[in-house]
Amino acid sequence: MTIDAFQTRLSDVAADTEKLLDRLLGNTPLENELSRPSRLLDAMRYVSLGGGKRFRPFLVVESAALFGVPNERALMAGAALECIHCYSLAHDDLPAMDNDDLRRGRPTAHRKFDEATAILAGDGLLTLAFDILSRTETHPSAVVRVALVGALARFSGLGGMVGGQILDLAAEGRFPGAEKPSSESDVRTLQAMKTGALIRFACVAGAILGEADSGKLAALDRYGRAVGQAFQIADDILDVEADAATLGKATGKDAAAGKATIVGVLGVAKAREKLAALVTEAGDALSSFGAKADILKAAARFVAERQT
Ligand code: GRG
Repeated sequence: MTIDAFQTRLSDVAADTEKLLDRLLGNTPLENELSRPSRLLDAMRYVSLGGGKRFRPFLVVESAALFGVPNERALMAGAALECIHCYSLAHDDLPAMDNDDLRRGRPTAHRKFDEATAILAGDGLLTLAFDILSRTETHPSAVVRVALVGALARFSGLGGMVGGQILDLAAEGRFPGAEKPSSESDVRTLQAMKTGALIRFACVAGAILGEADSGKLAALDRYGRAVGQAFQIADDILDVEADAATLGKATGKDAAAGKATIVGVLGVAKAREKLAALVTEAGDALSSFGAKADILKAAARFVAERQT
């Protein structure tokens, strides 16, 4: 499977995800919703539509495809995950966090709207994610839906992405008197939480939707861990080497903020070696699926080689 074939598949999933999110974020209130206030809806749509690679939904769709899960179900779980991802970006850009002006080549949500609206847009997307997972459209089995809800909560919350974000802020020295995570192992843990956890969820969600046995679920989890780590290391390298116009966001911010990164700990050359090893690890994790998993193996290569 070439990177080009992978790119085509990624664009297809991105288009499907965009269409689905556009529908999920429609004007008409749903049962038990009193209204959908237009300012909040506009901000939620701004944060989640019209940009982004949709790499996480792609991972859900392709992991689920290994088990013959219908595309529409996987897209629902992918859309839920993308809501969490987009909320995290809007909150990460806030003045109290990274204080960024540019995201996906456009003004960040608090710049386009205002800080309170950007916070609420993130909150709205966070809760919408669990609403989406609870629907029978996502899976007819309540057991599967509860497993998805539980897994997304774990991977995105206290012991996952949100926990990773506070460790990241601690590593920047934001909390006077508190310990600064700075060793390679500290950095690996905070990155596995901040970035890796949602990517892991994407892969595990495919197995949950497919009601996979524990061996297959563990294989996708191992793949997701490797890809999640690779994704963050590639992001750290891009922060050092890419320019803001190509990336659609500010660069050079990690070093300026004193952020803990693998590039900071190991240097670019060693980080690149680590990246190559992780692509191999990701491929090995999927060996039991044979050629069916070629697209996921190509995805791991894409992560290592991506320029945006
Ligand atoms: C604020 C609760 C909270 C969490 C923030 C996601 C995150 C945690 C911080 C974002 C900071 C960052 C640059 C992390 C590196 C990896 C990452 C998540 C990059 C952005 O993801 P992409 O490249 O973005 O998939 P697109 O725009 O393609 O969706």
